[in-house]
Amino acid sequence: MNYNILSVYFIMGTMNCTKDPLKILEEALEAGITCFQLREKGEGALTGSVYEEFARACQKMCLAYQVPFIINDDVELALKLDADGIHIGQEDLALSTFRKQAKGKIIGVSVHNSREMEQAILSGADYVGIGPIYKTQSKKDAKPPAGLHFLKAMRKQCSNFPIVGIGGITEENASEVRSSGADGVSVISVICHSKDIGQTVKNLLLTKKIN
Ligand code: TZP
Ligand code: MG
Repeated sequence: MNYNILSVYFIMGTMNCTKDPLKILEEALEAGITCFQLREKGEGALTGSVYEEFARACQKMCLAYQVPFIINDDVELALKLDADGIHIGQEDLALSTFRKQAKGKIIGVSVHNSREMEQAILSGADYVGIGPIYKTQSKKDAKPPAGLHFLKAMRKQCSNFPIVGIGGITEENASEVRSSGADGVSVISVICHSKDIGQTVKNLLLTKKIN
């Protein structure tokens, strides 16, 4: 997998949005996000055919901008739509099983400790998500913030493996997340709630690793 796709990784579901979700996605794509994950979960999440139609609309838009379209958790839908990838948590389907079904797809896994990190790599993940780095409002059942310490430790443990940081990341702190070893930053609210999505994405794209 090309590490560059993780650089500014936008995650969104309709429940994260206070205006038209497809408009938000289009503005984010136009401004240059490098990856998109549909994460339709929690209170008010779409289900059934409405969910599927929304997913198809997001996929179509990502395709137009040639940005990878990744689905959170829903392996069945990812296979049905032939999404570019899937992101799964520790509680989701066994990665090694899905790896066989999803040849060529990008598989991301959320990890919270060194053992999960090792296991994800052994089972065939393409990248891991590490977080929450900072306090987040976007995930009700989020674990306490791990800070940059765990990210740094995982970078040390796996010097080349693709890592994306997540949780409470903003235009202000994205550089320190990169400097701590992340190949990219995953964000929900900083884009969804931005008054100027184009500028926010551009600012995130400009954040750099400082050594
Ligand atoms: N996993 C860990 S934190 C988080 C997820 C899905 C939410 C990140 O959202 P935000 O708004 O960028 O803090
Ligand atoms: Mg999950």
